[in-house]
Formats: sequence, C-alpha cells, structure tokens
Amino acid sequence: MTITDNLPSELLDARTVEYLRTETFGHVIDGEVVASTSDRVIPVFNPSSGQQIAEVADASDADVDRAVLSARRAFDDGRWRHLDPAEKERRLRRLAVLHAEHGAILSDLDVLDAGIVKQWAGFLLAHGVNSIDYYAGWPTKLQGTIPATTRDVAAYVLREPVGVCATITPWNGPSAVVGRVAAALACGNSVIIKPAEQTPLAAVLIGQLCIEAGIPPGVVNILQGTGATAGAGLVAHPGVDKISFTGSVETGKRIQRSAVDTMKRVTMELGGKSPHIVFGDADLDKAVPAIQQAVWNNSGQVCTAGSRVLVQRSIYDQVVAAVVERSKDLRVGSAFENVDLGPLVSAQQMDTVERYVEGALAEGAELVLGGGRTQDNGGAYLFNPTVFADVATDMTIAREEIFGPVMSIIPFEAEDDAFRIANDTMFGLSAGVWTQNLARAHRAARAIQAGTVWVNTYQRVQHSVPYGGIKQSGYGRHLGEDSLEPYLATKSVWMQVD
Ligand code: TXE
Repeated sequence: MTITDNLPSELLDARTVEYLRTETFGHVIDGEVVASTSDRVIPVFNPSSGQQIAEVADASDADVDRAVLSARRAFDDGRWRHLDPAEKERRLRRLAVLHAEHGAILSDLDVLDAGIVKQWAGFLLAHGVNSIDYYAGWPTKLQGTIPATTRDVAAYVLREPVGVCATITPWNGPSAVVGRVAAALACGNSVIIKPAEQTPLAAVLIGQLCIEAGIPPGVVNILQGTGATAGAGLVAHPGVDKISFTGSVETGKRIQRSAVDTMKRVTMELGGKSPHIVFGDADLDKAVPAIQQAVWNNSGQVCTAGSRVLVQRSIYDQVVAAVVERSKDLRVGSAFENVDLGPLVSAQQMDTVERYVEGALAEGAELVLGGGRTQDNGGAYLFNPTVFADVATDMTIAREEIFGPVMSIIPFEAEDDAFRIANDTMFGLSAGVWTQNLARAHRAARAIQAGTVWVNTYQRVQHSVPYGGIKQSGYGRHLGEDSLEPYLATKSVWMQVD
C-alpha cells in the first residue's frame, strides 16, 4: 500500500503518522507483511475530506492461495492448537494489552478510513480489548464430555478446533474485528482476516500485534482485497473450513450459496431494521435521548441502529416534538472535529441514503427534520439527522436497512399492535422497549422476534452476553459462550473395554 500526500497528518497522533509512513500495507502472511503478487490496487478514502489517502493491495488468486496454505500449515502442524492452554491464555492476554497500548493508533485509523467519530472509536477500542480478554480466559476452560454408554465400551467426546477460519468484515468497525478473531484463536483455530476494502488500515496492525503477542506466524493472516477477489476466493477455497461473515444480507446469501460447494461452516451477522418501542408509560427523559442515539450513533451505520421507532399514540406528538427539538442542533461534520454525527463511509453510501430519503418523500412520508446532505463543519459525506413521522409500515424506509441517520417514527395504539409491527420485518437482529410496567417488559421480551431485546436501555454490549440475529439477520453468535460453538468440532472416541 502507498500513502498519498493527502494524509491529514496534523490531525493524527504522531505515532499513527509514523506507522502509516513506515508500513507497506500489503497482506500479512506467515507473520510477515508481504507485497501482493497482483498489480491491482484499491483506492482508500478519508470520508471526512473525501480525499484519497492511500492505495491498498487487491489480492490475486495466488495471494489467496498463499494465505490459505500458510493458515493450513500452521493449523496442521499444531504450532498453536497443541500449545499448552495456559500458554495460549497468556499470549491472548498479551494481545489484549498490546491492543490497548496501540489504542491511539487503532482509533486514529478507524477515524481516518471509516470516518468514525472519536467517541465511537474509543468505544470500539474498549470493546475490542475487553473481548480479547474475555476469550483469553477460555482455552483452559474448554472441555469435552463423557456420555453414558453400555458397559462394554467407554466413549468420550472431544471438542476440537475446526481448522482454517476466514473472517470477512465490514467497514463500520474495522479495529473491533479483533474480538471475533480472539474467539477463533481461543478454540485453537487459524484465521484469515479479509477486511472491507474501504477500511483496510487497522488490519495490518492487528496482524502485527498478534505476532508480537506470541501467536505463531501463519495462525493469523491478513488478506487485503475486494469482495469479488479476496472475499469470494476465500469462500470458494477448499482449504478454508469456516467463514464468519458480517455484512449485507445480499452478500451473505451469495456467500452461503458458494460455501455449499465445499460444505463450509458459515456464520452470518447481517443487517437489521430494529424496532425501538416507546410505550405510553415510558420514562421519556431517558427514552428520548436513547432513541436518538440509537440512530445517530456512527451516523446510523450500525447494524443494531434502532431505525424504526414505534411510539404509542398517547405520547406520539410529544415524542416526535422532543426528538426533533433535541436533534435539530446536533453538530454534523468531520470525524476529526468535536461533532455528534460524523460522515458516511463513502460517496456510494451517501448516494444510497439519499435514494432512500427521496423514495420516502415520493411514497408520502412526512419529513419533520433534515432530509439532505450538508457541507457545514468540513466533511465530505455528511448527512443531516433525518426524521420521518407517520411512517406507514409498508413504506420502503420502514422495511429496508438504510445504514444512515434516518429515523422512521411509526404510531401504534395497543401493545399487541406494537409487537405485530415490530415483527413485521424480514430482520431479527435487535429491538428496544421502553416501559415502566414490569409485566409488559417481560411480555415484550418474549413476543419480539430478535436476537437481542433491550429493555429501558439500548445498544449495550458486553463480552459475556451473546450477540447475533435470527430471521434474515443471520445466525450464529458473537460474544458469550455460545460464540465458541461454531469454532469447535465434536469428535467422539470409542473404546472396547470388555
Ligand atoms: O456490504 P457487503 P457493503 C449493510 C448496509 C450497507 C450494505 C452494503 O445496509 O448499506 O450492507 O454495504 C465482502 N464474497 N451492511 O456493500 O457487500 C466485502 O469485501 C465474499 C450491514 O459494504 O456485505 C466486505 O469485506 N466477500 C453490516 C464485506 O463482504 C464479499 C455492515 C461486506 O460487504 C463478497 C456493513 C463476496 N461475493 C454493511 N462481496 C452489518 N451487519 O453491520 C462482498 N464481500
């Protein structure tokens, strides 16, 4: 990779500038940063300025092969999976420490290529460190079972790593991917990370920190490239055993179809259209700020964005007015400035969001705030916080994931209506409920079809609590004990004893 003269060095930590100037940013294979064998490159942009800041390698088929062979060799010779579990834990803990120590650089890189504002980058960093630490505790605790059998045999069940795991990641949290990788490593697997082509900067550093932490070469490889090259190459490769994908539903389906040919295990964390329900008895002093943050965080580019706000009729006008009042003066601008909403990740994402807003107006939704781009406060792909009221449940903005700062407010009459509307979606990632009625809160938790239901809070994540979707939001879990299962294969051992 090469860095262009447009790097905003004056806005970055000195260590980040030094890092970007000295690293070549090819792939990381067998513990080394290596150049691509392909001449193809991908431009990388700073969404806060719209300027190109770098060019990154786009993997050739030969690069895909090299990365897979490296991971395969590392798995087959047991250099990591056969290591004493206590030693695995020590090295993973060291990785958490290194991740925290390089926090200023990792956060800068997320601000730089993903346009993530500093507060959110700080949250992602802390989440990454906590997740590694959490998984660092697992190698010594993984265990098999001894099932009941007839007396003539003894049987026991081992839980072994599945092999080479490819992690294909999106652009909305580039450095946080390390938490997912730590789960695979805790189980003894080898990993290949394919970062999103828009946000390749943090991945090389993550690969290098793994080496520094003592995770042997080849156990964590980084492959840069587009979905069509590096991504599709990994999914089709017979040397890869498992795919962990986070991204769009459409790409998820394409990956699943392709993975069938080599019978790979696949886990999917796809998008959402999360309902955020405010009942008439809610504590509005807490609910209103939360429903806003749930859509304005990272300018709506979060899979759990609470983009469908369902409000009970008795408080409907009050909530709409409060949301507009509290959102109208929010600062939108460059992610390097002290702003509430940073840029969208790319010109393409900007077009997508604009198209949805135009479509909503054409379908008759009532625009009560925002509705367009802005160029205030320096920043390229800036979109004002946008609120539509009286949205009908069959409108496109109520059904499709937008991934921008666009909130749809939908009125409802009774509790059952709220649950029916909440579930009237192909997605099932998450939901929020605001009520002071304890029984209603429990009814909601059971009635809503989603992988996570937050009650009187929103977008909380902790390493010990499973996270993932149902319906077309995907399957498989990140975080918590459940997230280990996809990285482990069961082996039954029988012995004749009479
Ligand atoms: O996603 P893609 P895009 C949603 C969000 C957004 C939309 C499009 O609604 O507007 O998706 O974003 C790799 N084989 N989410 O186009 O295509 C690609 O290189 C293998 C929700 O960026 O899903 C990247 O690394 N890999 C989501 C990753 O897949 C392929 C976060 C995601 O790209 C591939 C991001 C292929 N054929 C977007 N094609 C969430 N769940 O949080 C692409 N890729």
